[in-house]
Amino acid sequence: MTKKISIGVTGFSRSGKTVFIGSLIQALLTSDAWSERKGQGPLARFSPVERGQFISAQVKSDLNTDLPQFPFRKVRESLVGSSSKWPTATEGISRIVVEVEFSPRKSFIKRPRKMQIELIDFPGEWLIDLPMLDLSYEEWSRNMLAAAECGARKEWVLKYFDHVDAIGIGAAFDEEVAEDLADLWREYLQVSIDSGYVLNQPGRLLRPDALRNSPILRLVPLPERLAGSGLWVGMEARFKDYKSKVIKPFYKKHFSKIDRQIVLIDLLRAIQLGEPVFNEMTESLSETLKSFNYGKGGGLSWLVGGATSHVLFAATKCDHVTRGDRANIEQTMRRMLSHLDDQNELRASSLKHEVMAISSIKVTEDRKTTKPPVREVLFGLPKGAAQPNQYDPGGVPLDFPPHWGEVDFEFYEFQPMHELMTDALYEGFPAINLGRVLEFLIGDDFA
Ligand SMILES: Nc1nc2c(ncn2[C@@H]2O[C@H](COP(=O)(O)OP(=O)(O)OP(=O)(O)O)[C@@H](O)[C@H]2O)c(=O)[nH]1
Ligand SMILES: [Mg+2]
Repeated sequence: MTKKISIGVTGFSRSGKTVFIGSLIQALLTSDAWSERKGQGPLARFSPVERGQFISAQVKSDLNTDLPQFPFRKVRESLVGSSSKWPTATEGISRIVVEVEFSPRKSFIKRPRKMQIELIDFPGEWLIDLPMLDLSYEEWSRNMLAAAECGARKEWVLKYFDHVDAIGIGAAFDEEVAEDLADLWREYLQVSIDSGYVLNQPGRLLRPDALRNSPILRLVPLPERLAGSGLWVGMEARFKDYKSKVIKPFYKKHFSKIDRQIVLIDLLRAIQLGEPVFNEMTESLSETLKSFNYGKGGGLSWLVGGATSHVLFAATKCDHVTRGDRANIEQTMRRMLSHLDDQNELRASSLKHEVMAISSIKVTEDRKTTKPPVREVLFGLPKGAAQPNQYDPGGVPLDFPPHWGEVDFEFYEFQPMHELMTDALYEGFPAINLGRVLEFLIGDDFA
């Protein structure tokens, strides 16, 4: 019987899920290009490939599913096409199955075996909705409005607050009122997400997919002053509906049967965006990880128990950092995880967990300056630049949380350079630690 392994790829919006899935599939499809060059290529350190056990991989068009197929060709084409570009942001959920053929490790078993690897992609905006499951409408409203009063958000939310201030306590629930409020709240969330903040609920307001224009998305937080009004009562009912009809089905259908999990964390961009964005990301991550045990009680049981046996926390886009500094990202990640998992629930469990710094697609080259003092730099094409050039991104802060006054790291938003992408059709995309990721997640399954 063909073994099936479902790998959950989780992360907030723009954390790198789609790029990761696309690069991983392409690496599996092209692994034979590296069979004579052990220890190299995107799947270096993935033992089935290194040991010569890996025979081939094939994308399966799976008819037995109600989910759209992950747009693998489109993702690959945008990267290798004549004007290489990152793939567009994900609008809805999709799934892809790759069937891998391999020879078992035990030499007396001669016949090749098959394994199916399932990957699911979804918009990161939906992930941030999970912590809502544990909240009442009153608590959620309080949290959302308090967050909106902080830092830069204060400016962006003004129009919404002005609108709400004009509503009297006798206000009845009305779809038109709800729609106007939801439009203003969405505008505010949009500015917030564009500025790198992640706590943007309800997430479906930003990525509605099939729910576009659906009344269930006319959901906004209200001040306690309006508690007891018809508007409040109506919103409270909508909040319950949103949890039971939108969040829970998504969660149950796509998170509860995951065998292996990779949580992608955009640590470097968050460092670049500064303290408020960074703090919001880590706090939201902590809340989201807690919510994974929803309904099971005690500990991070969803993450650690049930089917999910291996969890990997990966800092993505580490091609934004010079080679010598990459090990430091893992150290910062470890410290971050200790902070997120301060109750030790994750580490005290028998779960296999690991931390890595990865780059699903390495779009920079590691170079050294020619004139002394010789130092490592990156050669790449930052967003908005006409030509690639050499850049020194500075160093990643080692402490968690970083000493913000001393941070001198620059995130250049490097773009794919066509000349580095062309061989990807035959050899997979250049990557950092992709093979190590796969080894951790599924290496044992090739016994
Ligand atoms: N340099 C570099 N940039 C990356 C890498 N992976 C992702 N990025 C950048 O991060 C952006 C977001 O990556 P996606 O894979 O689309 O992120 P996502 O998690 O699917 O985002 P949503 O679909 O919005 O949830 C890309 O457009 C790139 O700019 C990587 O390995 N290296
Ligand atoms: Mg995506």
